[in-house]
Amino acid sequence: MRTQVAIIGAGPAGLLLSHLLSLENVESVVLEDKSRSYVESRIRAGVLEHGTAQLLSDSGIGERMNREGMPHGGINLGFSGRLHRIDFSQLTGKAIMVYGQHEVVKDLIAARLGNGGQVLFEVSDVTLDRIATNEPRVSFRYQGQNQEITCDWIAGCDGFHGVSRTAIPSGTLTFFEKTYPFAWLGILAEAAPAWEELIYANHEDGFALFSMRSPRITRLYLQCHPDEDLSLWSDDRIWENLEKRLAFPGDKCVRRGKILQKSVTAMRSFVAEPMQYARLFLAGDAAHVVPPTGAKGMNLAVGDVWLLARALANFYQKGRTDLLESYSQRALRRAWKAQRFSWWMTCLMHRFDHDDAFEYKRQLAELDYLTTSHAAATALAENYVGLPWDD
Ligand code: RFL
Ligand code: PHB
Repeated sequence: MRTQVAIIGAGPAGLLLSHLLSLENVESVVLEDKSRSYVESRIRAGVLEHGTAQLLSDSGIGERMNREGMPHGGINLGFSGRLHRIDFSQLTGKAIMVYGQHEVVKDLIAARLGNGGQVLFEVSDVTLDRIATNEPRVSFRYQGQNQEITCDWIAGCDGFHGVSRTAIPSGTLTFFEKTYPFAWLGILAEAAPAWEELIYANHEDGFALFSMRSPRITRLYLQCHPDEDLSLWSDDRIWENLEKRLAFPGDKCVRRGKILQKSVTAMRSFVAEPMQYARLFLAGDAAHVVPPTGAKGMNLAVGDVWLLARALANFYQKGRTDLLESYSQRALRRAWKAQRFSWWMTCLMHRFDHDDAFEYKRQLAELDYLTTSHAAATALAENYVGLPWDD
């Protein structure tokens, strides 16, 4: 098989890249090791930045998002027993869109397959070869047969645990990493959201987040230990903790319902530099991971592939190589700003050490400042709704 761009991974990065390339008449093949139904039901992110929602609309796949997604004009910060709203619309003129990542993935798969795009699910043994030549090759097994794709470029969109980053010779990349002494216990519950917008709560017992997926489904998270044993968390224990951490007198923010899914998510900050080696580009979680507190992961993936699609389109249409050469530097510039914001929100909202009363008081003072200073609230708002992709 031959194509112009071989894309590894059918997450938001790989699928959107394939979609954007097809709009520019650039051919691609997407290789995914999981099944279509698995990737379409994998519950992950829920918040789309203003620019992400705009790009999905502008590129023709925003129809269902605009019908079923929930535009939010702000978020709430809960601390010291009170809720404080940060009004994004007033502070930035922009809003976010609450729409599940798996719904974006469904829309992208339908669009690619509907337009004759090639997305191969359940491939195995994906191996990248000859990356440093002008004709790289990807070999894999598909439907019981060994197959091979030769191409001009490879896009490694296969997430943090994928094979693309590790195909780059050791010593070529520099890694920057931070781990945190906590994780998130997340649940999806069959319950109408009890509050209209997201709530990030800093509580003595630890962080809690109230979010949602639809008018019938609530998404909630609790700070927990990184090696938390889920079997010790009965449904009642989860609800009691959520009700305690999200208790604001006069405001009922938790409505119980059947728990549909429970999981523990590790928290990590990670960047690989540069995001290119010869004919291989890395995009999304394959190159960088942020802790989920700032809701930046999927949005960063989208920003990367927007840059990469534009660079590849310019290469094929005008013979330009400058945008390909500057891809890594531009993508990293934005990625580091998202790293900073995600790290800052994580440090602001979580309990690091329950014995450190000074640190807790410092967090409360910062939250007090954020919710009373126009300048500080604007800084949060402009980062949350999303910084420009290429400035
Ligand atoms: P993905 O989504 O991990 O997709 C990579 C794809 O590659 C496939 N793959 C392979 N395919 C072929 N061969 C191999 N050897 C392969 N190895 C892997 C995988 O099966 C998969 O389909 O990476 P991508 O596309 O870069 O997208 C990144 C986002 O998924 C991620 O950053 C976000 O989910 C992070 N995130 C959030 N981001 C936001 O923007 N807003 C949020 O509100 C938000 N909340 C979250 C989150 C992530 C969470 N978890 C579970 C990590 C909340 C949580 C709880
Ligand atoms: C979610 O809805 O899953 C979600 C929302 C905001 C975050 C992280 C996750 O910061």
